[in-house]
Amino acid sequence: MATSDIATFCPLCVSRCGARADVSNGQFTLRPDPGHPTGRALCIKGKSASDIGSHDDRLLYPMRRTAPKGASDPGWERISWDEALDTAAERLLAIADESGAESVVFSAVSPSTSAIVDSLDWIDRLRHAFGTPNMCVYMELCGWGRYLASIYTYGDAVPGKYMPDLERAECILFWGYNPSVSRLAHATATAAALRRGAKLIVVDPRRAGLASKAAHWLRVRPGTDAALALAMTGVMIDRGWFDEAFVRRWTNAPLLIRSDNGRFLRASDLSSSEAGDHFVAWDGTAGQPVALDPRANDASVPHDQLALFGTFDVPTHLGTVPCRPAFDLVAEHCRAMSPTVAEAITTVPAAQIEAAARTLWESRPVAYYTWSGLEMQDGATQIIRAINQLYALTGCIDAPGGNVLFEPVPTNPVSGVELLDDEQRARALGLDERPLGPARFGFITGEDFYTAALDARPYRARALVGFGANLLMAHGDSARGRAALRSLDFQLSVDLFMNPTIEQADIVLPATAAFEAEGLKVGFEISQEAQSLVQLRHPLVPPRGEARPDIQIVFDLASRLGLADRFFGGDVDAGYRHLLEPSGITLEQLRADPAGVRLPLETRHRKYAEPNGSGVPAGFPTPTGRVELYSETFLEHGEPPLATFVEPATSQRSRPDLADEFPLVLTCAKSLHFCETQHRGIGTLRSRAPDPELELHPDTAAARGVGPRDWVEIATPMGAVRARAVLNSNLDPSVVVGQHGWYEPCEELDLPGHPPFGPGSANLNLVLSQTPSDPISGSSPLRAQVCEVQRLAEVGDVAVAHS
Ligand SMILES: Nc1nc2c(c(=O)[nH]1)N[C@H]1C(S)=C(S)[C@@H](COP(=O)(O)OP(=O)(O)OC[C@H]3O[C@@H](n4cnc5c(=O)[nH]c(N)nc54)[C@H](O)[C@@H]3O)O[C@H]1N2
Ligand SMILES: Nc1nc2c(c(=O)[nH]1)N[C@H]1C(S)=C(S)[C@@H](COP(=O)(O)OP(=O)(O)OC[C@H]3O[C@@H](n4cnc5c(=O)[nH]c(N)nc54)[C@H](O)[C@@H]3O)O[C@H]1N2
Ligand code: SF4
Ligand SMILES: [Mo]
Repeated sequence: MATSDIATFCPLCVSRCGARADVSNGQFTLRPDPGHPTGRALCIKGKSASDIGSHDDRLLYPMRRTAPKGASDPGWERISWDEALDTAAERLLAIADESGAESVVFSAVSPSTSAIVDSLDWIDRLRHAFGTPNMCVYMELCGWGRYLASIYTYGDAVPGKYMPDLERAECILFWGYNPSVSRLAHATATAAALRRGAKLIVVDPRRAGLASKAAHWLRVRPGTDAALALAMTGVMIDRGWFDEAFVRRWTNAPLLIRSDNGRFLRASDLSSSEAGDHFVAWDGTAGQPVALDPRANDASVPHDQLALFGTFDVPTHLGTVPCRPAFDLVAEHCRAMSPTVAEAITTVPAAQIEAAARTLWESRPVAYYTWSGLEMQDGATQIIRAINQLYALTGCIDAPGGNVLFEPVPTNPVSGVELLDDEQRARALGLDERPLGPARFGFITGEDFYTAALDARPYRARALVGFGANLLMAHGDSARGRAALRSLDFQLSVDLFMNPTIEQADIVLPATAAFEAEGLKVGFEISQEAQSLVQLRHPLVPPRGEARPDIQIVFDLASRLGLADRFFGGDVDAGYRHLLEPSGITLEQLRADPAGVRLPLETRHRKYAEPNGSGVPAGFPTPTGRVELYSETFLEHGEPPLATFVEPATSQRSRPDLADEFPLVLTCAKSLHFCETQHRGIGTLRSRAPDPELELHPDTAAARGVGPRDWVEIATPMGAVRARAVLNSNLDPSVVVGQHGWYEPCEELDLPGHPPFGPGSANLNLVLSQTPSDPISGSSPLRAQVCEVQRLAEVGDVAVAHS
């Protein structure tokens, strides 16, 4: 039976490319759908989607372990779905009963790298309803900077939710982000913007992807991005290249900071009869302080009278206190990071720093995106703060061609945050050590999970429920991760394939592949047109074996756990209907037309200036009601209130004791052909990238006797792993770039696997550590690590087999 031209989308990565499918003999092919807002192109992974689903290694039946953990063979035994779900529910309920629901940790594969996006909110609902505050989904490695860290500056997720308006931007800034590999729909939209004359600035140690088309490619030393952002900010302030009206009116720049304690001056400091939550600015015309009510979001004097620079002696009811507008402190702080100072830190020439700052100003509106290059840093939060601040100066937030909150399709939230009470929420792992970090938002770090499992600190993590997620390979300290999983009393894993993480499981459940089940996508994010589309992916082929959709497994498990009343009586369709209800779109409509339904939504810009319910401008949802260039919240937690550069803790400059033995800096990047730790077993993909690679400068290679395609050993203070050398003369000679995620063999091509642990491993995260991590977010230093490289004279069987 053949069917052709079915509208669909590929959910295999964050791009969610619109596609057309032709189905024949149980196989299908996808091609781009130019009529779809993300459909201009498909990558090789999308084109191989059928091969991924039909691969021989797919998990087809529920299984249970019969050998003890740590045994070389888990002794998998096929069981029925009923037995698997009943046993899992029984074990989880018993553990929650004995040790509290918080002792059960949930995890999931990243929605940026898989079809789990179809089900993630429902998985979140399950753990909320079950009662655990602990969700381990790489927030500290992948989402923190784009989503949560920016809340401390903007009160909302920039650029995660406030997406770059690439259709209207005149200047596009990609910082530690390479959409040509990682998000095709962004790459094609950027290429279109460049064709109409927009300018591109790329900050990346590699000249990757669109960097070759950029007006400025700033080759930053890994992990020093905050120094670069501060220097650019300083140049913009000094030259007057900033949107003064926006900065004065909508950032906390004019608010006075007390020199005695670094806090905002409050109106109640001036006179005890004034409101304690009102801030104070300096009226430069009248030469006196003026109170600002953060809720009224306006001043009693014209905003352009408020001073941005200077020191003012303010008479308080306890005596005179010298105060400075926050902006004066920002300016001083950034000036100290002059382009020359920044050049010495970042290796980016001072002239390029100035030129890029000029382009940011002269080519407005500016839209930007940051991602992995900045997330896996021990200074991630401050790096993001520095870039958020730089961007605020352009005044482009929520302006056409800037970073915009495209109007979303109205839906009912289903992640069930309200189902978890405050007492349970407060038990999130890591919350005590890092109260501003991911745990505050319900996400825990890999390191906090491992510590709870191994050291019972602050309490013992006893069980894991994982929907995908190759935790051991994806977090640093893979060996510690394995010990942590082995120490658990129970692990339930849902996946399509076996991997080193689910090898530790007690029960394994088979999930359907992307095109074997329905998948609902509300909004395709990258533009208003994309965000207005709701599409239900129709199955193209039947489920293999006894595989079930993740969402069905969530609902089935919820029912077994006695939570059916929270899950619409265990009926997935009822759940979908509830979700869709405010949109006016029905499930029937979506089932009738696989191309989906588009709502006529229009973007509202500059929503911060719109009146809120009380009739005053909405402002930004931060403590000062404004974009926070100065953060009293950080000050209160002992962190710098101004965006600050901190040298990476794992660099030669921080660790001169290691510099001789490990003279190179190791960072990493994604592979075009695979998602994260997946897909090495798929012949069509592996044939294009048969081996793990390490990019290095030709001089660096020559000095070590390394030639192109030679096997090399990458050594860090934690040990060594291997990869093949790829020469790249665009790199700084002291920087090398690796890839994580290598272990799987490809039998079809007779290509070997690499042991995830021990000698001969190619698992980069075996020799990268989760600590020392970012003091605020717990982000791991996976991208600025001292290392040394040497040619492997004698490679083991694994490596030579195909050389
Ligand atoms: N093909 C493919 N697509 C994917 C994925 C995949 O594995 N493969 N994974 C998905 C996921 S989960 C994610 S999170 C996204 C990530 O998408 P991206 O963020 O684009 O991913 P990377 O290539 O890891 O990193 C981006 C760039 O950061 C640079 N970089 C490294 N260190 C630094 C640094 O210190 N500073 C700066 N400024 N840049 C640095 C790298 O050279 C790289 O070019 O991609 C998603 N899409
Ligand atoms: N050194 C280094 N480490 C990194 C990174 C890096 O760039 N460098 N990147 C980090 C980032 S950004 C991320 S997001 C993480 C990614 O880490 P993970 O999200 O764990 O990554 P994957 O390897 O893509 O997927 C893990 C498992 O999910 C399964 N899976 C795929 N699709 C589905 C599905 O639809 N349902 C179910 N149930 N399972 C599915 C796959 O078969 C696979 O076994 O890794 C992080 N680790
Ligand atoms: S970039 Fe490739 S894997 Fe990602 S959604 Fe598009 S076709 Fe699928
Ligand atoms: Mo990610």
